[in-house]
Amino acid sequence: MPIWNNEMETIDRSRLEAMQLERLQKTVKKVYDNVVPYRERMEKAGVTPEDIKTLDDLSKLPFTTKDDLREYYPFGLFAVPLEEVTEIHASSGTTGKQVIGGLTENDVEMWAEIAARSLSAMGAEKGDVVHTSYGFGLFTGGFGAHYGARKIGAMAIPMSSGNSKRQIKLMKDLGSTYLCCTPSYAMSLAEVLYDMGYTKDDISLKGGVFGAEPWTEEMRREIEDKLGIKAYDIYGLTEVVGPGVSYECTEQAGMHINEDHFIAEVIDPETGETVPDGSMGELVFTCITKEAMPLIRYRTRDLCVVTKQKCKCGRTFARMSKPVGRTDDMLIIRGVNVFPSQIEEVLMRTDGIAPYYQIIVDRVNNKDTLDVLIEISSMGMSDEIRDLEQLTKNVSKELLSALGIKANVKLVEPKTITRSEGKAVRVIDKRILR
Ligand code: DLL
Repeated sequence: MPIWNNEMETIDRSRLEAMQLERLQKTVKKVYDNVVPYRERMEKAGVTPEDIKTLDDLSKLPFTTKDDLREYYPFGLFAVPLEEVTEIHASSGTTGKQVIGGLTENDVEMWAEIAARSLSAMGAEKGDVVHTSYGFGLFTGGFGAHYGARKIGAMAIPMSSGNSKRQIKLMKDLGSTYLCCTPSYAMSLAEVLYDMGYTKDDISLKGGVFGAEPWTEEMRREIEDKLGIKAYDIYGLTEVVGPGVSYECTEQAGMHINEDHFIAEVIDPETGETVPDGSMGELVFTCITKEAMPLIRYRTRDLCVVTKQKCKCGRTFARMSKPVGRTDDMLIIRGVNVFPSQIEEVLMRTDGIAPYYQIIVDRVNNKDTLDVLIEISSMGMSDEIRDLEQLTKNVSKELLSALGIKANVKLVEPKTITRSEGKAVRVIDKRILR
């Protein structure tokens, strides 16, 4: 399988680290000279750009957080004059407040490059038809996939999300070979494909470029099976650049981080200390080539494991595991930490239920409640009531053993849970809404 940028993607790690240090030093100097909040914080921490002599010295620099982005909204952390900025993106995040990402023309070019590396690593090339059903607009998904598809010379179809029947029709008519969208929308599209009376044999898809939300291995298998494709994971975030910060290769063994552009650290979210290679922690990125808004030690809140062990594909970039969730997605129910992905894992391996669910957390009489609404599949519908009771019991038992707390399982009829067209909203926490 050809590697898009062989020189970079298979770079010797000592050469990579020398390059990272040089780029880091330049970036730190740039933000110190041009971005007031960075300079003030560095002064407060007693660090100057000259103190960054090795990559380990990165840990001397203060972290940047999402709250900082909100405090200096919209342009307070930009390091170039605004006339150099040629593209703006934004994400509303879970709390609804806008977070801005700005790009210069060189930043857009870098984004196209890392998106091209991603698509190539997933086997896409010139001649492929790349159907992008991520939203186009302030969300980075659509444009990121589009820039990457164009760069590799594929035929780029900027569909955007929604109108699923039309998506399927065009997918058939145009012979789409790669589908880019959220994994939850891929599931919805698969459902519409079959509802329209087609099967995976009626479409030409080979691969999927899925990200923007957490998804499990179980969900991957389900999508691969339904659409007859290889489903790959892609990761990114607006503040850093968008999809392509890291990407899976055909080994499907973690996402390669584009380390010539971003330095990744994994920290203990409580203490801020670096955790050993291969341990779970919060991912922190430092942008070392970005011009418009080069974030320093940006705390993503995403929890994952990073390893520097070489991949079988030959790429030397470190790999991150699928994020299990975000520190701010973690639910604390009756004192127990619960990630929605743990619930998904159980549901996806249970027969007779469809892969659509909703988690509702509430507080009744001062006690947290956890309801898990699960759709039964049309097959499950034909079962006797007794079988459905048994199914409820089984799922409850599995959830108890996975989570350590009791969940109230409620089976609901097929097609009653809202289908996702972008990032799925799986959790309704009524405790917060009050
Ligand atoms: O979701 C960028 C993106 C678009 C990535 C398309 C991949 C594909 P934001 O809207 O700013 O940007 O959300 C970023 O989404 O911090 C993670 O919590 C989550 N996320 C992104 N990719 C993945 C993934 C885009 N592959 C936030 N697995 C990040 C799990 C992901 N979570």
